[in-house]
Amino acid sequence: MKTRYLVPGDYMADPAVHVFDGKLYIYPSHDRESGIPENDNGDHFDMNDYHVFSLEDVETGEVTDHGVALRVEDIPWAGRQLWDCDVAHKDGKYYMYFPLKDRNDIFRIGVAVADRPEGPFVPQPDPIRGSYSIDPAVLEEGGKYYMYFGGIWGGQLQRYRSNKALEAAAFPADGEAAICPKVVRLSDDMLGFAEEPRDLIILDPNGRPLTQGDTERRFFEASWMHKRGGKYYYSYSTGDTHNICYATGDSPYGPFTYQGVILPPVLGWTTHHAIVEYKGKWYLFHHDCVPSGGKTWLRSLKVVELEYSEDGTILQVPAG
Ligand code: FUB
Repeated sequence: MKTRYLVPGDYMADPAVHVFDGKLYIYPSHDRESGIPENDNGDHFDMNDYHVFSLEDVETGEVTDHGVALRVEDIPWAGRQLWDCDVAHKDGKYYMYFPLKDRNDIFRIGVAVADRPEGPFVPQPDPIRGSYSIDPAVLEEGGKYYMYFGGIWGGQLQRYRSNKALEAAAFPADGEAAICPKVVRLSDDMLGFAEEPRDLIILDPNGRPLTQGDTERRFFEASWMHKRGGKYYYSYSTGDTHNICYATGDSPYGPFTYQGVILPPVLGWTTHHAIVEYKGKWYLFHHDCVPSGGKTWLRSLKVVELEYSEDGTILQVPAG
C-alpha cells in the first residue's frame, strides 16, 4: 500500500485510532495557525478543538469528518493547548482522555464522555485527580483499561518524580536511567485512576534501563500500546531524535525490552503514531509536515500498512 494522506483539506496530527462498531475511528489533534512563535515549550501547538474521523476502507475509502467533538471553551478548567487525545469504549459509553493546560499552565489529563464514537464529548468538571503531563493512550485488556502517558520538555514530565511535583524541573544525568513514561489502571467508572501511576521501564537487550543520554532510543512522548500474538508492543517517540521506536513485554505494565525503530524521522519536528489491526491488516497512522512545506505546527495525517516478520518483529517503515 502507498502511504496515504487522509485529511488533505486541514491539518491533523497525533492520531489515536480504534475499531468501534466495525469502523475505524481516528482521534487526531487539530493543528492551526495561531501565530505563536515556535519554542522548546511547544507553545506553537496551540490547538483548541478536536474533530473525529471515520473510514471503512483504509487504502482508498472515503474519510468522513464528523465535525467538532470537543472544544477548549467547553472545558470548565481549561487554560490552553489541547494536545494528543485517545478514546476508549466501555458499556456503551465512549471516554475521551485529553491533555490540556489548566489556568496555571500545568498540563492535566481530562475526561469527556459520549454516547457515540464520534461524540459530541461532554467534559467532566475537573481533570483526573493525580494526572499530569500529556499524551494519554488507553489499552483495553481483559475488561481492564490501562492508560499510558507522559512527555518530556513541553510535556512537563521532568517536573515530577514518583507522581509528585518537584520544586523545579530536573533531568537525570546522561548515564542515569531515563525518565520513564507512566502506566496506570483506570477506575471502573473510567473517570479516574484506580492506583498510583507506575514507571513503564524500557530495558536495553542486556536488561539495563535505557539511559537519559541514549537519545536515539529513550522515551520522549507519544505512547501507544497494541497487542499482537500474546505480546504487548509499547511504541513511542524519541522526540529530539525524531524516531518512532518500540519495545515488547509480557504484561501491560512491562517491563519492556527495546526492539528497534518503526518509523525513522519524517519532515517536521514531532513524530507521533497509532498502530491498529483492521480487516486482517496492520496499519501505522502518523503525521508529517510535507503538505505545509515543513511548518512543524501544521501537520498532516497519514496511513501506511505495517508488516511484521514471522518472529513478531516490526519491519521498519521507510520515511516519506
Ligand atoms: O501535538 C502536540 C504534541 O506534539 C503532542 O502531544 C506530542 O506527542 C507531539 O506530537
